[in-house]
Amino acid sequence: MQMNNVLCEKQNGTAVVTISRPKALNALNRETLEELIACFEELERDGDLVAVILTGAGEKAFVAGADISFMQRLNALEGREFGKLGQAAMNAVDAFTRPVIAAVNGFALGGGCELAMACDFRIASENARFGQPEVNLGVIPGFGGTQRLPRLVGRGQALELILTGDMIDAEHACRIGLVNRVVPLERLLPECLAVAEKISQKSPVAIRLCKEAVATGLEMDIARACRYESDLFGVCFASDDQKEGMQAFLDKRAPHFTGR
Ligand code: DAK
Repeated sequence: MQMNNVLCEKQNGTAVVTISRPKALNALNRETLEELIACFEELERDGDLVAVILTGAGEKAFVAGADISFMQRLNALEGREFGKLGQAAMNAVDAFTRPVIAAVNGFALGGGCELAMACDFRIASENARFGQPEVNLGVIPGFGGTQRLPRLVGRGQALELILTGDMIDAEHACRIGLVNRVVPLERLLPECLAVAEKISQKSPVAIRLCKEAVATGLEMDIARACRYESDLFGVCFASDDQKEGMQAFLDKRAPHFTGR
C-alpha cells in the first residue's frame, strides 16, 4: 500500500513508525488512520520484528489530535464511521503482539494522547505536552481516552485532565504515570531504540506472553487474572526459549533465544 502520511523504517529488529503530516501537526485524518492500520497489519506479519517505536514527524508534535478541519465537515453517520476507524487504529496498536513504545516528541493531544496511551508505554521528550482538549470542541474523548487515561493515572488525575481540557508538560505527565521518563528531544529516539534493543535480548515467547498476561489480566478480577497468569506460565514450558533460558543460567552463559 502506498503510504502518504505514515512512514515505516526498520532498524535491526525494530520498526520506527512515524506519523507524518507536519503541516497539520500530524493530526489524524481518515487517510492517516487507514495507513496506520495497514502499517500495523503488515508489521504483524513480520516474523523477525522485535518491537515498534511510534512517533511523530518534526520537532513540534507527536500527534495534535484527530484532524479538526476534517471532522468539522462530517455528518452523524460519517462521524460514526470515523469513530470506528479511530477505534480500529487504537486497537491495532493496543493488540499488537510485539511491544509498542510511544516516543512522544511534542504535542500529544486528544486522539494523539489516546494513540500514545494505546502503546505499551511512553517515553517523552522535554517539549512534550499532553491533554484531552475535546471538551473545548463540544465532544468527549472518543478514541479510548475516557477509558485508558483513568486506567493509567487513576480516576482523579484523569478526570481533572478530561474535564478541564488542560495541557500538561512532560514532567507533570511523568509524575502522574502517563509517561515513564522524560529525556532531551535529541535523546528520545536513541533512548527508545536502546529499550527496544534490551527487549530484543529476551525470550520472544516470554515477551509476547507477558504482554498478553498484562493486557488480558487487567480486564479480569484478580483471582481469575492470577489463574490466567498460571496458565500462560505453563505455556512457557512448551517453548524452546524456556529450556534454553534455564539451561543457559545453569551453564553460566548468555541464552540464545529462538522465539520458539
Ligand atoms: N487538526 C487539524 N489541524 C490541526 C490540528 C488538529 N487537531 N492541530 C493543529 N493543526 C494545524 C493548525 O490548524 C495549523 O494549521 P495552519 O493554520 O498552519 O494551516 C497548524 O496545524 C499549526 O498549528 P498552530 O498554528 O495552531 O500551532 P500553535 O503552535 O500555535 O499551537 C496547538 C499548537 C497544538 C496548541 C494547537 O494547534 C491546537 O490547539 N491544536 C488543536 C489541538 C486539539 O484540540 N486536539 C484535539 C482534537 S479533537 C471520535 C473520536 C475521537 C476524536 C474524534 C472523533 N469519534 C468517536 C467520532 C478525537 C478528537 C480529537 O482529537
